[in-house]
Amino acid sequence: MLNKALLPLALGLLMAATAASAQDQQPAPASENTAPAQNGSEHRGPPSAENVIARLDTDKDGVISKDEAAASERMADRFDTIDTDHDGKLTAAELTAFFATMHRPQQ
Ligand SMILES: [Ca+2]
Ligand SMILES: [Ca+2]
Repeated sequence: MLNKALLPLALGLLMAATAASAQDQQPAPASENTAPAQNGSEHRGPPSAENVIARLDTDKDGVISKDEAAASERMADRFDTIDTDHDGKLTAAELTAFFATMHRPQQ
């Protein structure tokens, strides 16, 4: 008997909780819009070594270390492929060579 009386209340709380969590998710798409520069530039034309180094070279020594590459999943995945001399750093030359092979026409 008591359960029946509480059921509408419980449903009301459940719906309120669902609505609240739906509202919590709204800021996610909005935050994508607040950072269009980084995501947008990656899709506009081929990436350049200069762009990648400017974006990932946090200690500004002109090369991308493995730690710095970890900030980009794509770079981290390809680090060993790009680092052709295996010195643990990605230079502009290595990145340029890698992008050249990536964007070779496939027709
Ligand atoms: Ca660096
Ligand atoms: Ca290297």
